[in-house]
Amino acid sequence: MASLGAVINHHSCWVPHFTDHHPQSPSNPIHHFLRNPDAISSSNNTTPFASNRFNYTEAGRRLDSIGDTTDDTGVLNFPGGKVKFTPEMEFVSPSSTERIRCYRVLDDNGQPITNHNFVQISEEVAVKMYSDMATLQVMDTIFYEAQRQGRISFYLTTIGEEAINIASAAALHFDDLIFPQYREPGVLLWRGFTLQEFANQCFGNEADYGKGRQMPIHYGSNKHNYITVSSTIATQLPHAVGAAYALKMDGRDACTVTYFGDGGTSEGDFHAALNFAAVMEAPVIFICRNNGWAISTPVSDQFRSDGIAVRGQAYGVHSIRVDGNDALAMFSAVEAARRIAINEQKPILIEALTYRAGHHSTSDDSTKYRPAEEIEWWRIEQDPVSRFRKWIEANGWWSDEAEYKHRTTIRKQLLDAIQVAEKSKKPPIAEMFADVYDVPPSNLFEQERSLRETIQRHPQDFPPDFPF
Ligand SMILES: Cc1ncc(C[n+]2csc(CCOP(=O)(O)OP(=O)(O)O)c2C)c(N)n1
Ligand SMILES: [Mg+2]
Repeated sequence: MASLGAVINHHSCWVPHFTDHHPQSPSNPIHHFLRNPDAISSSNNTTPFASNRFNYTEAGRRLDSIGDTTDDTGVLNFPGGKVKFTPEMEFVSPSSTERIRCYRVLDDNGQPITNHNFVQISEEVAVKMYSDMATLQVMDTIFYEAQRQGRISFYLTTIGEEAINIASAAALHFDDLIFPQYREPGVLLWRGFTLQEFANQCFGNEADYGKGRQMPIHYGSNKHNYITVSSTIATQLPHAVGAAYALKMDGRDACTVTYFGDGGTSEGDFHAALNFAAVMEAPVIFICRNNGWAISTPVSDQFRSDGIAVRGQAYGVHSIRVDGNDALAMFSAVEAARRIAINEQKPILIEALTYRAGHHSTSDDSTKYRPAEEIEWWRIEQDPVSRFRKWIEANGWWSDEAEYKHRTTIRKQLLDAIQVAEKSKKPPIAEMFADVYDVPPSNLFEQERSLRETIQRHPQDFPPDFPF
């Protein structure tokens, strides 16, 4: 144990990439672990290094549990577990006859389907879920317009994926560490990231935790246990597994959760992460937003498998396909996934079926590669927000007046936040070169000097309040 602790401690240079000013937050499980390597051996909740863990694969265990497996064909006692022989030369079929079914609770009209089975949620939680989904819609409209007006450089909406964002966040606990892609700002919103904080990041001002060094929508907040967004697709997946493994060694009552798109599953990191999580039995929830598109590439050009859930099974990971536009189904699936991940110390894969109802980003026009009618159908007929609204209204928990009041209030608060963010100073130029190296190398000094010279030579190309 001591030597393992040393190895982990030796690798403590891998600290999750937070960008706000709370690096030593006591609630942060990773920092607790890194400061307390002894916690590995003092944990009595889990036994991460049980010596017999490598004896069988899950499949091998299943065959063993059948009892006497010796029949005419015989059995090979393979290191991963026993395997039955067969005289049939059979290639495993690339697909089963029926596609994996999709778990849902609410139909398209927000009515519970027959034999519905879901985790009951309180009025308070349901109303917050709906309000936050509506807030996300207002944010998307206003920030998108701000980009079109040239006030921010870039934006990316979550239109159509509001239920995945908010319902999953609602089913998690605050201590669960989030490793996002970029289309999940709703998780931060649910955790209390303010409209002002969103605006500060998009405007890259001096209050932005990333000090203006990231493109808009690359949010991150240590105090909300939300690792900074990295646009490099799928890199967050192995990080999430490693962090989950640290939580396991620390015996923590928390898991990690990583979000990614269907496009992310075409990266090697997805496969490495899934296998690593399965073998190391890491408490991580993989939430794949299968929204049909990776920019202009449809899923039919990305894989031949039955979507994503089936790949979890291939790696020995519990998996489920969920209607991602059904907030109640998402909530229930994530709640159950969290329970399994923590109680059984195992990874879970959730494939949430949805549709990217907006353009990929402000740099894209998706009508160039998909029919406008398809987008409209998803936007109108499958909108997760109005579907959930019908359910809470039927419960008597929401009304037209509440809707009007909420949207007008948020719109005003956001416009105010944008004004403040826009007027705030930009971070000093020196910050652009800081925080990567302990001792910055000479080429960085050279680049900073060259930048300052350029600004001095061409002051007309820079705003008068440029933080020289
Ligand atoms: C490693 C890497 N390759 C390519 C890109 C360019 N890129 C940015 S977003 C994107 C599509 C990702 O699609 P998906 O994972 O399905 O997420 P979605 O945008 O649909 O939410 C690509 C290819 C990138 N950022 N990183
Ligand atoms: Mg996608």
